[in-house]
Amino acid sequence: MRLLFEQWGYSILNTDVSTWFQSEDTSFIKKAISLNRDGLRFFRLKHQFYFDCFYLTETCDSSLFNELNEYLIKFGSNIFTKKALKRTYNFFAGNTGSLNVEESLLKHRNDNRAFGEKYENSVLVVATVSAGKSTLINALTGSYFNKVKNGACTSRICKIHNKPVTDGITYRKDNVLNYNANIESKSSEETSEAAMHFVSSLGAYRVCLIDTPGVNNSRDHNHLIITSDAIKGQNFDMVIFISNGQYNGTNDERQLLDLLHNHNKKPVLFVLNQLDCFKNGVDNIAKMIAVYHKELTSIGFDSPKVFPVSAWYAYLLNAQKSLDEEEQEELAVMRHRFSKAFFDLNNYIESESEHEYQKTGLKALENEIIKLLK
Ligand SMILES: Nc1nc2c(ncn2[C@@H]2O[C@H](COP(=O)(O)OP(=O)(O)OP(=O)(O)O)[C@@H](O)[C@H]2O)c(=O)[nH]1
Ligand SMILES: [Mg+2]
Repeated sequence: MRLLFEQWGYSILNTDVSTWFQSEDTSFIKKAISLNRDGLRFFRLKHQFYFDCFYLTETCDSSLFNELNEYLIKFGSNIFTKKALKRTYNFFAGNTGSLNVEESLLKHRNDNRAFGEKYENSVLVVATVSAGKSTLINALTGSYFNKVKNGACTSRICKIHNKPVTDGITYRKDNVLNYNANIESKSSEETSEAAMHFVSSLGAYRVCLIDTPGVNNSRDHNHLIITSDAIKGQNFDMVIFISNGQYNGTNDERQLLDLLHNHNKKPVLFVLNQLDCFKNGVDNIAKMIAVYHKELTSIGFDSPKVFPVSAWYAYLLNAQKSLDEEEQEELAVMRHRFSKAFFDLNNYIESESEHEYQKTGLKALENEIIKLLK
């Protein structure tokens, strides 16, 4: 309940409320009650107060409604009239009547419930080591949750769920759910499952991105087992297969493609990543896409869709608000590089870009993911 309260507080106030209430400290309650003496009609807020209590309880476990009701009767007997409580109880427990609260509160609940009732599409992201799986996932979530900077590599499966609104991060640690208002303070190394609002065009959809360890880690053979088990398990709705454009076509990659072709029945989107490292006048992106397409067809993939992208540039653009100084400089360099027609990655598969984000190639990939959603 505390976790829910903190999340709810953040989504309404955009403030970390975790420090507001210390369990033994009742001075906040006294302060709130004394507001009445200052002419502030705190008790006018009884409807909102009851709404919060029932809404948070409902999110946790609606079988607790009766207990909550009895508790609130006792708690409010000297302060509130019983009418407002009864009305709120009937609304939540019996689905009858209406409430005397702001439209925004009802909308918060309706949006949350509608989102929760949607089917969650899972997207498995696989590749050989260092192709850019974690960076691509950061680009699609708009957060630096998968720390890729320090050379640390992903060593286990990590599921990242989209939430309907920006309200920090919820993550699992030792099977206990935790919450933190600041997403960037947490890292995928601490957890195998987390939820945050995606700052990209996937933000409106109920999607889960599944990060996997690179399969050809020479130091840890276990990574191949983890990722191939995930592929064989088929507990997802589509696959993003990433190839590092600079080194594409290695034996390790070929093995992974064969594994995917033999054991997967779900749609696959093929990404050629790190194309920002290519050299204008030396490398030929169009030719590379054509060669890769041919190779995929020869393995047996039927009409494979290949997306040329720069996950790193896409991340820098999506996470602009939270970049450190070094990343901001990097963004300026990227912007300059992508001002040349050669780097308009969208132009290799669709048409000339209208916005800078389209140039990263991620927009086309996001559109295709959205098209495949159930
Ligand atoms: N220039 C450039 N670098 C990238 C891009 N995507 C990823 N990288 C870099 O490539 C390195 C590996 O990226 P990760 O995202 O950690 O790759 P990964 O596939 O998750 O790696 P493992 O988890 O170790 O298998 C990092 O240094 C990234 O910054 C890109 O689009 N452009
Ligand atoms: Mg990784």
